This record gives sequence, C-alpha cells and structure tokens, in this order.
Amino acid sequence: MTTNLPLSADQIATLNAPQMDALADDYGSLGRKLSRAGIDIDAIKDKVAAFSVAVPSWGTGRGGTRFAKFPIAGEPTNIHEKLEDCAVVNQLSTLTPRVSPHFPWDKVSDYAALKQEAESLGLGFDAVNSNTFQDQPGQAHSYNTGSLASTLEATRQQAIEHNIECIEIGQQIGSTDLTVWVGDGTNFPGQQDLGRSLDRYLEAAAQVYAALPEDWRILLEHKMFEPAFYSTVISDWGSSILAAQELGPKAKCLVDLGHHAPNVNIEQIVARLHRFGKLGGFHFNDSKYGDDDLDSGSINPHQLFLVFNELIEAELNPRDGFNPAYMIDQSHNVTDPIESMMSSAEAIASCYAKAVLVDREALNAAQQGNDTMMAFQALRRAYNVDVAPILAMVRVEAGGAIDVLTAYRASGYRVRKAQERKAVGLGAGIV
Ligand code: PSV
Ligand code: MN
Repeated sequence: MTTNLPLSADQIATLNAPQMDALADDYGSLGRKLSRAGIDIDAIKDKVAAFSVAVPSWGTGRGGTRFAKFPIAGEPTNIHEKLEDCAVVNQLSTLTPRVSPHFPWDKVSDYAALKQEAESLGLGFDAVNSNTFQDQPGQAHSYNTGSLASTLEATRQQAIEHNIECIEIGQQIGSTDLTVWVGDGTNFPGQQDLGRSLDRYLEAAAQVYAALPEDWRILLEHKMFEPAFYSTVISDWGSSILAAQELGPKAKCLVDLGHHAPNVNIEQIVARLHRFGKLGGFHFNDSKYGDDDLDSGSINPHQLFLVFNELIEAELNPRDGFNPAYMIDQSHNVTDPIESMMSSAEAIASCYAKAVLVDREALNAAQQGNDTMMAFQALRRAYNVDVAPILAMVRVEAGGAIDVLTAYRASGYRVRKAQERKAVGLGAGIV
C-alpha cells in the first residue's frame, strides 16, 4: 500500500530530538513513583498504546453556532481534505486512527477509492452517521415534520432509505456501526402525541434494524433538546435503552456527553447501560450549560475520568460483547479544529490512563467495607497522577510528537493549506 502521509516522519523526529532526554527522565521518575505503589509503568503504557478514539469528519471544520460561523483559512471543504486533516491529527497524536463519516455530507461516487485513500493516510473508518435532521438540495420530502417519527409516511420511508443507504456505504468503507441521531421532536405541548411519535420511530427504526448486516450494530444517540425544545423522541438514556431493547441485540445506546440534563450523573448512566449490555458508544465533548460541544475535558475533566472509571469497570466485567465505539464529537468554533482534536484526544487518553491506574482491589475492598473515604481516595490517588510522560512515550514510540501542538505549528500545515484550499463560505454552523 502506498502511503501518502501529510507530515514528514523525519520532521516529527527532528522536533522530538531535543526533548527526548527530558521525556526519558520524566518517564523514569514517574515509573519509580508508580512502582512504589506496585504499578508497572510499561504495562500502563501498553494499555494506553492500545487505546484509540475516532474523530468525526465534520470536526475538521470550524463548527459555528446557529448564529454564525467564522471559517479559518485552509479549512477543508470536502471529505478528501477532511481525511488529510484527520491524518495530521493521527500522525502527531497517534490516538485517532479512525474517522467517523457523516452522510450525505461526505458523499462521494467511489467508496472503494475513498477507503484506499484513507488507508494511504494511515486511517480507517468508524461508525457511519446518518443525517435526517437537515434537508438537502433536491430532496423529495422535507424533514420539517421530523424523519423516522414523522407523521408522513413518505417522509419516514425516505429517512429509512437514507439510513439503509448509509449502511451500504459503510459496508464499502469497512464500518460496522450505524449511528442514528434524529432531530425529531416538538416545540409546543400538544404539537404531537408523545406516545404515537415514539411508536412511529420504533416502527421505522425496526426497518433500518432489519437491514443491518450480521456483524453490524445500530447505535441510538439520545438528546434531550435541540433542535426541538419541548420534547424529543429519543430524549434520554431511558428512551434510548427501551428502544434498543425493543429493536433487538444489535441495537445499542450511544452516549454523547453533551446530551443530558445539567448535572446528570453520566457515569451512572454508563454503568446502567453496561449492566444491561446496551452500552454501544460514546461521543466525547464537554459542556458548561447544555449541548455546548466544547472540547473534551476543557470544563470538567474529573467527570471524564469518572466516566472512564466506569468504562474500565465495564471492560473488566464484560457483558454481551462490551465493545464501545469511542468518538470525539465537538464543535470547534474558535480554535483550529486540528489543534482542538489533538488536545481533546490527549485529554481523553489522559482520563483513560488515570482510570487504568485506579487500584481496583483497594477500591473494591473499601467499597465492600463501607470505607467511604478510602474508596474516594482510591479514585483520587489515580486522578492526581500526572500521566503526561506516559502519553508522550506512547506517541514517540508510535512515531508521533512529544509536544503535539508545537509540532503541528512548526509543520506549517495550516498555512500551506490556506494557500492550496479554496475558502469556505460564511453562514450558520452545524447543529
Ligand atoms: C447532534 O447534536 C450530534 O451530537 C449528533 O451526533 C450529530 O450527528 C452530530 O451532533 C453532528 O451534528
Ligand atoms: Mn453526537
């Protein structure tokens, strides 16, 4: 296979060179500290090296809000350019080898060629996402009445067919998951019957489910509000798990960290979904007020750590093929999206590493003995460890950068793209 990586491996190695001694020193020092607690740093490093999170193709563009979007020079305008940017993220951070595409945004005429193109950039594809929350030019039926839950039969049918088309595309590019988030819902009490809307959704989703190949899953993504502000059809994890249970074993729930009511205990939702074998995937981001789509770990890294703590528990006590699809889903409104995705991947992997560090024996013993303070301290000890040297060592060993942001800026990649790529228009952003 020919490789077509956007950055030069030599350049990354040259940038790393002056920092190698300091890294070895920091890694050695952390290794000695961890070994006093009976932890082998290399074993933790190996676990982190095996960890990965997918990036969303749409995350490579400046997001924007419903008020405005402020593009940056060199932003990608098609899936080919998006893949190239994702390759940069992966080359430097070495944690993001898969891209999650969204259709029809990422439509092309030749998917076999797209798969090859991704491979030549060191990338594969993750879950495919359908889009029935927006009308496309020339579309026969508007989604202004909803999609899978619309009262209009022809509209529901169109949404079903679109989802099936996404599965067909996914098969060509090597995906095995279809993520379905619908914007269906209401803005007024009485606008729709809350029970019958769900019936229509379930009936339509069952037709999509029936089209899933043997080894595929459908991931149901719930969201409490937006674009509908009074009710949404799959509003919360309760609706999501009930729908997944009704659809069948290939239906799982996807948790987007921004899609909950404020202050909801998301780590407990993770534990609950896992308990019933229905935890299928994650969209990582952070929020302050609602579905803010802020960068992962930028507001509440402790919550991210607690979520990973539950995920590690789940991994150690698997139920029904525990295999969650991890993905970033953020809206980069004020940063260079490549920088945000690299910084987020680091925040996510850092919380994962801290969760791996938790002394589970001590935690379980304290829990069993009702020693609240020591149970809490078992978590706190792990959370307080600065795992940066482990992450940096993982990256170096995989050909990535010690300091991802400095290396990215030194590469001049965005400046080059600003000269090569056509400018993005203004306008409102994505949901
Ligand atoms: C909806 O807010 C969402 O989280 C879904 O995952 C969409 O597919 C994505 O954002 C992009 O708009
Ligand atoms: Mn999402």
